[in-house]
Amino acid sequence: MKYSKNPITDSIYTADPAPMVYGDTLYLYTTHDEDELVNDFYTMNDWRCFSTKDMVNWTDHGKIFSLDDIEWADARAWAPQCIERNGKFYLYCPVHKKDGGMSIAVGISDSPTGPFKDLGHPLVDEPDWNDIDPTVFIDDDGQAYLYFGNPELRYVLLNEDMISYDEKVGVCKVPMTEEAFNKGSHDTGTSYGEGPWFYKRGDLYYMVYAAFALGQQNEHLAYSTSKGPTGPWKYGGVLMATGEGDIFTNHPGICEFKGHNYLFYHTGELPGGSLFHRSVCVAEFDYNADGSIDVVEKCSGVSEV
Ligand code: FUB
Repeated sequence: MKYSKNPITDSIYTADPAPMVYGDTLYLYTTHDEDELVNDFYTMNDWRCFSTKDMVNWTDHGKIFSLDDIEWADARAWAPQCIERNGKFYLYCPVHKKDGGMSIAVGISDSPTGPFKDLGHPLVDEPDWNDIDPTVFIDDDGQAYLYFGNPELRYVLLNEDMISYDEKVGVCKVPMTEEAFNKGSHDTGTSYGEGPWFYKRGDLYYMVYAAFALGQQNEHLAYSTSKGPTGPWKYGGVLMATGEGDIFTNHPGICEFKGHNYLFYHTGELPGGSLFHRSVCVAEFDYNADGSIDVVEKCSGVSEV
């Protein structure tokens, strides 16, 4: 049996993994940490796509969307997620606006590997810096949800067109309680930090996220569950612990592919790795019978499927 090797690619630094299964292929969208830093901060200008049919052999589709394609944005091509609806692909991407602040852009394409074309204006644009790390999911009844946010978790109800949302309902703020996200050291007093990943398995909704434990600087991954798509959320536990030598961020992306469950995450483990030079990795995991998930260990790779 063949075995893949983490990280997924060693040709560039990648972060913020977002898997999407479409047909017999797993598409993996990532951000791209540039080698050369500007102002010693995250220097990220484009989004990348990789695909596989067997978890071992990966195709690099290169740059599929970039800041150059978004006339109104000038920096911070941060954590994206892609979804298909009615034959079109929608890539939700946080960006920094030329006139200040973070907001969520949408790239639209007829193909999962792009090229993506910008909607032309921000989809979500609030007067604060909370609009990052979008995660999108279409429920069984057809309602699409876009969750996002740091330090607060918020959501909008996307319209069928996927490029606008129900303005009457507006941007909804999830109650940031300890019951929902555990006690933690982030700004809300909970562990919820950023990087939400929203999905449903059976009748249970999952919110996986990057989290800050009390007294811990680096992010770990945690999860909460709910019986409904908009909560109330119940803290579930740690999904991936921080370890010795870990970097400041981690970022979850979860999918089921060919009967196997995968957690994508990022580390600083490539040569030259740092908090601004990250690399996307993958681990396989299983759910317990009650839907709970045990701590997933960082690993060296996964088996061929
Ligand atoms: O990669 C830039 C930011 O760092 C992401 O938006 C966060 O989730 C964290 O990974």
